[in-house]
Amino acid sequence: MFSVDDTIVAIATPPGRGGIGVVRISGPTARAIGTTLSDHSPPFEPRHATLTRVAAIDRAVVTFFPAPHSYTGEDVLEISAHGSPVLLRAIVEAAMKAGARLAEPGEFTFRAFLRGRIDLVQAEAVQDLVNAVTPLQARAAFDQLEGTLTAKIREIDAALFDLSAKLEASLDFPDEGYHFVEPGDASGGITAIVERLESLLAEAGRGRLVREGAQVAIVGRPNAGKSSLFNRLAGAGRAIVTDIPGTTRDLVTELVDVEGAAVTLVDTAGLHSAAADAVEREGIARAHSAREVADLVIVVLDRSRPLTDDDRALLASTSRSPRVVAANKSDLAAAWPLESAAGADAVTVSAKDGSGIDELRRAMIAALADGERLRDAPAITNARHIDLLSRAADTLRRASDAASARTPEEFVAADVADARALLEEVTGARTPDDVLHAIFDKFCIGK
Ligand SMILES: Nc1nc2c(ncn2[C@@H]2O[C@H](COP(=O)(O)OP(=O)(O)OP(=O)(O)O)[C@@H](O)[C@H]2O)c(=O)[nH]1
Ligand SMILES: [Mg+2]
Repeated sequence: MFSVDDTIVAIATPPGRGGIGVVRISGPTARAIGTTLSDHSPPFEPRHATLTRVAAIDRAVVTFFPAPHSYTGEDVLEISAHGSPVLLRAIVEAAMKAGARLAEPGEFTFRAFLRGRIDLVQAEAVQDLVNAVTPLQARAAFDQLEGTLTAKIREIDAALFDLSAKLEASLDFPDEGYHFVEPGDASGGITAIVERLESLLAEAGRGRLVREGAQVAIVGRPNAGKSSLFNRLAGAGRAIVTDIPGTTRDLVTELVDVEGAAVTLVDTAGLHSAAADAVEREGIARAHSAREVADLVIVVLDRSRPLTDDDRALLASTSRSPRVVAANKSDLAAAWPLESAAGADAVTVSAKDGSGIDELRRAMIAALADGERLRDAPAITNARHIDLLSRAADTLRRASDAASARTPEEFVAADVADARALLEEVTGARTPDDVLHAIFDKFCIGK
């Protein structure tokens, strides 16, 4: 997908001005290009910061990381200059004049993967770490970068290797029957491996929530306090709040950290059957579509006013999908008992004084994560990994059944080999080019 024998260069820091900006060069001529660019005559000392003039335009700190102990596994030169886009571009151009090629997105990390510095799980974790918007997301990504998931998959693969060696050894014997492992033992061994996969996959739902976040729509009748609640959860006066019913028309969104999950909150127009004008009708139509795409709906009810038919219709229409009912305005006298309309899943809150908001956050996560909380970083978070490991578990369940039914070893061995191939697709030992492409394409330039 990329040529891998040349020397690449890119700005590694984000676009725009900053305290410092870093240009990264990787490849066989990185050191030579560094010498050409700077007026530093002795060779750069490995892993030492050297202050020198660069590209005749700035004084910069140059650090040389010789292969293989660098980010990419190749010779890498990092130039930390003043964080000016003009300056950094000039340094990149000077490097290109000296023979470097402009790097594609993700090409540094791709080289690290190709040179065996990191596996594919770790490469994806690099990207997750860069994209993290909550500390929990960052922690989960960092764990994967440290190799915790890789190690678990390796252990499972090693156990499978052991089994498949025993099964395949028998294939050389012409007569039927299990030679090196009893069918019962083979079946039991495979089942034990399935259980290890299952315990990893048990975290899949929470893991996906941590990595991908969730869309949460706040719905309810006009004046229920949706925008007030939205502002409470967002921690800012983002949406307009007034005592006039029908204040909110457009969708208002905000990314917030809810117990570690990156939640996109969507505030919507008040829903009622007798919309007054075209603007309000359009607002309500948008509220309905926001509700449809949301992973979770917060139904806001005004506890201080009698329930209306609109409230009851909304409660009925949301009862089958993930939802949390928020009985708002608990600071005022209650006009109806909690059980009467909302049932057991209602949380009593006051957007005005903030009471019940922590409970609401917990209820949101419980609804999104099958009743679990998000205290620890889940080991597995990436949908690609989850899919491959589930398929491996399915394949192995079939292999275990086949072994206990004394199906000839070659069939069991074939399933075990398939399962190993799926595990190797996770770690990148055997991953199709188009999948690699799709993964590294999403990286930013300079990473
Ligand atoms: N006492 C009290 N008043 C509240 C509370 N939450 C909201 N309000 C008031 O209720 C009124 C409506 O609040 P909004 O947040 O604009 O309600 P909304 O559901 O967004 O209304 P629309 O956008 O018109 O659909 C405002 O006057 C708020 O100050 C609460 O918990 N207690
Ligand atoms: Mg509103």
